[in-house]
Amino acid sequence: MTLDAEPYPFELLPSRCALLIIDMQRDFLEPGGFGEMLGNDVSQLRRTIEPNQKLLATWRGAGLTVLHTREGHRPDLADLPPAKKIRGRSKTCIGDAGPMGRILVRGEAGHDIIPELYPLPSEPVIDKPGKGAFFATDLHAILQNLGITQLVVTGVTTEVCVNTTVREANDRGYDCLVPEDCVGSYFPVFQEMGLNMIKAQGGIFGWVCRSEAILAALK
Ligand code: C5J
Repeated sequence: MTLDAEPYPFELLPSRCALLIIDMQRDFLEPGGFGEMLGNDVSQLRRTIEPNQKLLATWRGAGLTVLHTREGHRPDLADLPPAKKIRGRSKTCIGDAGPMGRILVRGEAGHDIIPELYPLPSEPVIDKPGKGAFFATDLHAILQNLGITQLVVTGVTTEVCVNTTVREANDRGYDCLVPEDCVGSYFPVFQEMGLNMIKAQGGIFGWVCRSEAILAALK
């Protein structure tokens, strides 16, 4: 299957390709969550929900592999690097009480995935302590066991966890395709640049497309 993408068409191998949805968590996306508490405009991320729902439904309908990630830490914070805890000099930081439970702590309401994209019991959820989904997780082993060589990467935020994960995946030999309407940043300029960085120089980290191109190929 050949898909319209930049910088050149992407050859989709459905049985070897997984949909990897990054950090669509309540604290990043929901009004009243931690992201909004920090002054961010969550509508910049929420516009990705509908296209992600469509893509997820089609992907599931085709019987293909889906994985989800969540950024967060153990309740005892033993896996939280001190540098990450104090970064930003915010009054409220990771592990503190936030609007939807302790911030970025596993098991808290705000740490969970939004209901619109909630994982099925059969879909692996990768809990990651860092920005990249490969660091300190079993993602690579799971993908290798499934015979996956390509990733469609969606989620938030484009310039942070999506970009870090695409770079990590690229270095491990995966071909990454990023549908631009399914990834979001609180900052429009970072959205544009985050995508440019992936597709520049002949696709130095991967390909960028619209989700419609993937939907059309799968239908
Ligand atoms: C993610 C962040 N998921 N921006 N985290 O991108 O801190």
